[in-house]
Amino acid sequence: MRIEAAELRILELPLKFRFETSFGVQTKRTILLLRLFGEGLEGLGEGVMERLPLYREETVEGARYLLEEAFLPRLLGQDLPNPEALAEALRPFRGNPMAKAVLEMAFYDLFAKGLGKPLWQVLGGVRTRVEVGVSLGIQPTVEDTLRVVEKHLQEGYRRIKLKIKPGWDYEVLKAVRQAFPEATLTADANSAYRMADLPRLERLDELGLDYIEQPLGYDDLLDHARLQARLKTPICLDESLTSAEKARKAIELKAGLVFNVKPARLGGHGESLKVHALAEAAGIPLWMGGMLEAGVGRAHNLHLATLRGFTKPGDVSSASRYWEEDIVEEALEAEEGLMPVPEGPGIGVTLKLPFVERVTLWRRYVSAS
Ligand code: OSB
Ligand code: MG
Repeated sequence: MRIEAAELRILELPLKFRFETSFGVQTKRTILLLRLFGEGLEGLGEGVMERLPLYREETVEGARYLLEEAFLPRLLGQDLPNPEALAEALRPFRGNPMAKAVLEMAFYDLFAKGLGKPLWQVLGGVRTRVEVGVSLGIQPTVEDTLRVVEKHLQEGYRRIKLKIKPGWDYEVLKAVRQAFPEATLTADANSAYRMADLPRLERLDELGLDYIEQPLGYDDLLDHARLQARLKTPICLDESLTSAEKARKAIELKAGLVFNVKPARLGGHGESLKVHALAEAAGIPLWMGGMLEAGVGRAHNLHLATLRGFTKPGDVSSASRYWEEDIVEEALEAEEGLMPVPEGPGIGVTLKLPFVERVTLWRRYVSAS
């Protein structure tokens, strides 16, 4: 598949809800969108980095710079036999998995379209619907929390994840557990705790949580392993897993007994397949994470979540929860906690161009010289 040209855009999309986590409040997303053109086809990729490095280190402007100045010039005009060849061409550039993932995932879409197959089949998926839960931000009060939890359970979501931070943890989780004794409940700290908070974290053990997500440092494995040895509740790693190498070390250290996979955090689908294989061999259950994606990123996540190892409900909830209007034509909606995977070649969604145009802040077309 020859990459003939590319279009980069930065979009701004207002969220329907205020999303508060231990690292800040989000009310809109700034989205790097990539369209790759080759052999009469178009591949789409969506960045998940934010304007500021509050979740991981990468930023929209940093990724835009790398794609425009380094990655695209290296690849435009090249005939690449497969996505592995593209990953190989980007290997000299260190780190920056989210920036690489925008390109790698857009190329996977283009490559699957070239084969005339849906992406999930190219990746080796085994199902056409994906079990999903919701990730609920920190609410103003415990009463508000109980209300939003009830609403989402009624909508059929199969797991409730609550964002926590020191001072907003045991009490709110305990209230939710008492009100909904049967619910599958998890907590995500986004790195808000230190080892010194061990007594606080130990109290969560009595709540029957399915797992506690990323309690400690955003790049840490060792302290998570030490914490896991002290907790009954499984730890799930998110921020710390940025490559298959990190996953291998996490498995060896027993730094987490569950993994959150976000292809964009790992550098793309290829790296995610490696993590999937390692996790399967080690008996570690996976679930598909989310980064408040618009339709392109959400579709990519759904395709990857069809692999066998994704045995726990993911964070890929209905697009209509997030957006008044999405950037793709297709409605990505869950029913009874199941998300259908978009049909058709590649990721199976098409850009709603007039709307994309309206929310575009910046645009650049690059072609092979
Ligand atoms: O930690 O999983 C996270 C959103 C932005 C950054 C980090 C995270 C999240 C979510 C939201 O939890 C998941 C979603 O609904 O897309
Ligand atoms: Mg998380």
